[in-house]
Amino acid sequence: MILYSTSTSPNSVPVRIAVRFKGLDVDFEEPPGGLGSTKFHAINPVGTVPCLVLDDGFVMPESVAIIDYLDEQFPDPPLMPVGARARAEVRLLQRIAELGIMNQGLELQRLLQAGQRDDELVSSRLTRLLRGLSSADLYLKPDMSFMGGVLTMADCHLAPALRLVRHALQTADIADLLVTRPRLGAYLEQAENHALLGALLSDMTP
Ligand SMILES: N[C@@H](CCC(=O)N[C@@H](CS)C(=O)NCC(=O)O)C(=O)O
Repeated sequence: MILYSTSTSPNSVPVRIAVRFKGLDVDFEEPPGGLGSTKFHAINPVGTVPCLVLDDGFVMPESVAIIDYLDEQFPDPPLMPVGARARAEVRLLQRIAELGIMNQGLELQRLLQAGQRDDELVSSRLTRLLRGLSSADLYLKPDMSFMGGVLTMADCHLAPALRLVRHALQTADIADLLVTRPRLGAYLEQAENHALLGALLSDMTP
């Protein structure tokens, strides 16, 4: 299998974590010609990374779909706990990390880099990001994450999402939003010191 991804792309890191955690034989490749190139679009018409190409040639974009596939196809070690309630809680935290933190953080970063500082777009993105962080703070259960010794799908998205908030947004002049959320700050610090997560997170720094 080939995983088209870039080490600095926050959306790619969750899949890289899943692949390394499971010890899978997957080649990590940069999109040929770059992300927006016609060469890459010929391979992946959706045009985004991450994108997994299966051995039979099937092209699979979207990080959540890819991680779900890998976890079902290669169940050992698992990224999901046993039991409907525990699985729902992990999925919930994963979606909060993806939609409420990662996506909002990336949009905010784009706006700030484009020089839009004070307008309504920035403040509405920031409000949504703060809501995402508060939700993660509410639903994070250390015993359902690598902190309790079981790395889950939630970790795959939450660790890079928080890394984006702490490092990428700070360089874009947003104050450290994790300072007032010590549980999330402690989670990120432990993730950065975790052998597998730390190595992949450190690549994200542009
Ligand atoms: N929901 C997608 C988002 C993927 C995404 O937007 N990736 C960015 C890089 S972080 C990208 O490929 N951007 C290029 C584009 O949108 O054309 C996922 O989780 O895989």
